[in-house]
Amino acid sequence: MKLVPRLALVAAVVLVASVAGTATATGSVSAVPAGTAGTPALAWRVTIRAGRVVGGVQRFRARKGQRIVLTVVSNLADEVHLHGYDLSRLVKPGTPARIAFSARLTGRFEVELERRGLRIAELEVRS
Ligand SMILES: [Cu+2]
Repeated sequence: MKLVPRLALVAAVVLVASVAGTATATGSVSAVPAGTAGTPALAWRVTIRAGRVVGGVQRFRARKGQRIVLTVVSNLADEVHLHGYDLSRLVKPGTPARIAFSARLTGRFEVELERRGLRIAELEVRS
């Protein structure tokens, strides 16, 4: 008869331990997104003035999987087109184009002002 309460106590301890274990696991899982968010994205900027790229055609490099935020400021309205990834954003004076993406494709890719056919940047992604 004395054995039963002891077993119950052991069961209760195991239960507490497993709940504590779950709590710990949950804590570490929630730490992962925080760590991912803490990884800084590459912030690239291209400025177009009077139909020309300030500083010439910009060359950017990234590693596969990196987060990139490309901002294009222009005093002319146009469409920014990132080839390969095939992402487009409108740009106009006072409203920069912002293209946020993950570098999932490797290779060299042009960034162009689509309507003018003006190459403004080149992106190289390595694995
Ligand atoms: Cu294009």
